[in-house]
Amino acid sequence: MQTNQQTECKYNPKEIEPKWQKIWEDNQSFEPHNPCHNKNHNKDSRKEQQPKKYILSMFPYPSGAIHMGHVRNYCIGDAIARYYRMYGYNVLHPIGFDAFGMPAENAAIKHGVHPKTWTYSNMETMLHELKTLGLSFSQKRILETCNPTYSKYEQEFFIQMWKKGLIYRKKASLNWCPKDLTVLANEQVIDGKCWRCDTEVVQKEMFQYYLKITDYAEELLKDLESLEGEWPSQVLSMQRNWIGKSNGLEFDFTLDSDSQNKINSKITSLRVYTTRCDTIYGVSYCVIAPEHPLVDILIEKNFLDSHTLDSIHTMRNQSEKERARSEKEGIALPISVIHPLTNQKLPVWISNFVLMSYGSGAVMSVPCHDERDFEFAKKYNLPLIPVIAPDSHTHKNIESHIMPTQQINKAFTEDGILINSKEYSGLSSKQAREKISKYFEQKGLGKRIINYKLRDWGISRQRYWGTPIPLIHCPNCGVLEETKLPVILPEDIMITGEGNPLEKHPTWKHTTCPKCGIDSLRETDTMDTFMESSWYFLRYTTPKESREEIAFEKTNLDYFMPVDQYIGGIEHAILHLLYARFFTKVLRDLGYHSFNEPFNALLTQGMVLKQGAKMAKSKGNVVEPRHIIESYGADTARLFTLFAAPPTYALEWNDEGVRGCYKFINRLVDRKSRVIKNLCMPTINVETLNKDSKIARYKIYDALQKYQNIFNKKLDGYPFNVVIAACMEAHNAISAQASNEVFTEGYYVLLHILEGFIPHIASELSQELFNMANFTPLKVDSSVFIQDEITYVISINGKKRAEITLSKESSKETVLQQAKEMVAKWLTSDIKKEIFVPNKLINFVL
Ligand code: ANZ
Ligand code: ZN
Repeated sequence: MQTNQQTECKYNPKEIEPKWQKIWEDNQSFEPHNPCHNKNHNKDSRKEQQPKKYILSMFPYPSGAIHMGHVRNYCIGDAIARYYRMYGYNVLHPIGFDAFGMPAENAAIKHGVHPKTWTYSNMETMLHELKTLGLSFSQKRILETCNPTYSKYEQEFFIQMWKKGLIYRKKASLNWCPKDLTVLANEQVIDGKCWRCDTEVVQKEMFQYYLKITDYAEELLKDLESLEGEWPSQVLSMQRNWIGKSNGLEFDFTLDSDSQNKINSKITSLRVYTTRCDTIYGVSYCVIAPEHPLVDILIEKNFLDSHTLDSIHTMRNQSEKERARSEKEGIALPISVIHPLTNQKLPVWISNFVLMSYGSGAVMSVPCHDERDFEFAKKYNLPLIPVIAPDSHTHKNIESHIMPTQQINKAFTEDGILINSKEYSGLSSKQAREKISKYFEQKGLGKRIINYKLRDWGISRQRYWGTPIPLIHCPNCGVLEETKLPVILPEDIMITGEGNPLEKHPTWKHTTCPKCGIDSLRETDTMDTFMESSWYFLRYTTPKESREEIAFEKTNLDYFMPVDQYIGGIEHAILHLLYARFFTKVLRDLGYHSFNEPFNALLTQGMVLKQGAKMAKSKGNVVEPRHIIESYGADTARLFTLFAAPPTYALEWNDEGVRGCYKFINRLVDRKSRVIKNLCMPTINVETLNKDSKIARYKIYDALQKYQNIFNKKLDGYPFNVVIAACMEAHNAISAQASNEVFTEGYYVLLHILEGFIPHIASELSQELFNMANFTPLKVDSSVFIQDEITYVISINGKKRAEITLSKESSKETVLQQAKEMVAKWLTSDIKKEIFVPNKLINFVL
């Protein structure tokens, strides 16, 4: 501690904080009651009726130490959980660890420590650090996802999904290091090379397991509506865009006869997918993906020169992400197609912006109305045909929008009125889409289809530290499910970074077929760790003692779910939340429960910054929570993280601010001697109070009301900073007035509010002064808000000069008279005009 804190220091957090942490642990203060559904079994009927709240902060990855982002996440959750507990709810507020994953294996490669040892020791350290923060977590529901009792049920779910056809095997290309003989995750590929040995990475086709999340695309999209207002709109739209539903038309462009002859009619037409069939008369060429089968045929028939082949090869090696970013490259092909409505011959190109994995891997290009097509057409000098005019123009002057093509300098991408489109000219885009799709469908030329951007979820990983995939490969019977769960990882393993550790293990993969009994091989892939985080919140509802035998205690699951408030970082806005929503729906359909969505409300906390940059090891600007707790105590750390910014905003670390919070707590402790002991809420005779005491009471109940409004949904986004500021003001106000009763009442209310933010010292003071360690709900005394005085702002020529406070009963004349006296020295000439706004302000115009 710094020396100047000696004088400020009125209490010793090092003594008080562990003391309360122990009391809470001994009393099991934060264990929710299990719901009792048996109505006849009435011993506990009060608790049975108790409403529940499930408050959940995202669980951490056991990286080794708690950082400020965690502290913020858990302090927000804890403040919410403590409020609900105090206000009579049965609160589930659990914690656990997302314990499988690559860093444990990297540590093994680098330092030779076993992933399990590394993970468990990190969890121990982190649990201890969380404990020093005084967080009100249930101790009976802690979980770590690497525990075999957890794997057992994940494997059970896997098998059920496999049997239902919700998991399938498919070949896909993966990053492969030919030297280490290992699959690499995208983040292990640095500039196209292996992170470990710098060898050029190649793509290798391997069997992978996929979860059919696309089966749920429509429901995942539709149910976002039920979260409107309770989830950040930004997250909802990120989810919508990721699912990416679009309505369009699929139809064929026939290859002209010359082209068909060239390739022996191996392919006779090109199928395209468009969301804008209203622009069909504006098509001037078609573009296909470099992976399109037509390209392979042209290669096979030797129609492409070596330079072209090189370009195609380069395009094919670009990942989808790279393609989206990079320049649009084109290759003209020696074939043409026929426009189905105009019968014109159109050229066909290859480009990297067309993806084989979407629609049909081919597009009709409309450069005047699509930005990518426009860029491409300009680059390769392809024709521009405008077919949509802005809506605002009437039918009559539409013709004037047909410009010489060289004058077109921008694509018009919105809907409008059709021009240059034969019988469809004059229709709105929407009408035209309807009519044109109908025409195509009636003629049997095409059909309307719905497309989603969402892809199935590839869940297999060629790593050791993950949940084993519970399948067996039998040379006779094919792929079969394991019959004895859990399938446990072997512990005697060598992790070197070369090869797949499970594959290399001498015995583990050898087993016999559960059906025919011959020698068979275990699947050596493990599951993506997003699998574990997709159902941990369901598992929390079941206490530890029941977890060996069942996945979920049904009464607990039904009672506590859905989560009432989920709190976490925006980095999980897409994948984790989508996978968790998907898993919830799958488990519902497997009969485990009957709700549709896991998280009723979501709060995405802002980042913790220092000097404007994200606080991160790589930036070297990290403040260790441990150091703050050692210097000032957990209560100060907690108060600062909640006071410095509203939860959803960025929080700028500020040492001065931390000291300010520490001083506030010390002032609070310092003034406790004025409290009339054991009085709690004294009856106050308002008649006898002077103005300062009345103001103090106003401020106290203003703070309480703000606090309660956060939970009555009258204040959005849990702005605890506003409540804390109000508490600081109220504390000054009760200290500055004369009545000890008002001081006592105010002090009691303050401790009540502050319990959620600084629980250790609030409990300590409450015990010492009021002989109680638990707080009960308080009511706002709204009579304090009825004002009998009014404050006027007095301005001269619009500039504020003074304020005056007068009785509510004062007449306009009295107010004006007294106001003039007050600002006399500024009234240097005659008053030309007096502006009087009742109950608010006075302005003298000179
Ligand atoms: C002609 C057109 C004209 C298009 C126009 C757009 C605007 P969303 O809405 O995202 O589903 N497209 C189709 N398949 C593609 C693929 N495999 N790779 C890249 N782009 C592809 O996008 C559908 C639109 O994206 C389709 O509608 C098609 O371009 C393009 F003024 O067709 B459009
Ligand atoms: Zn067999």
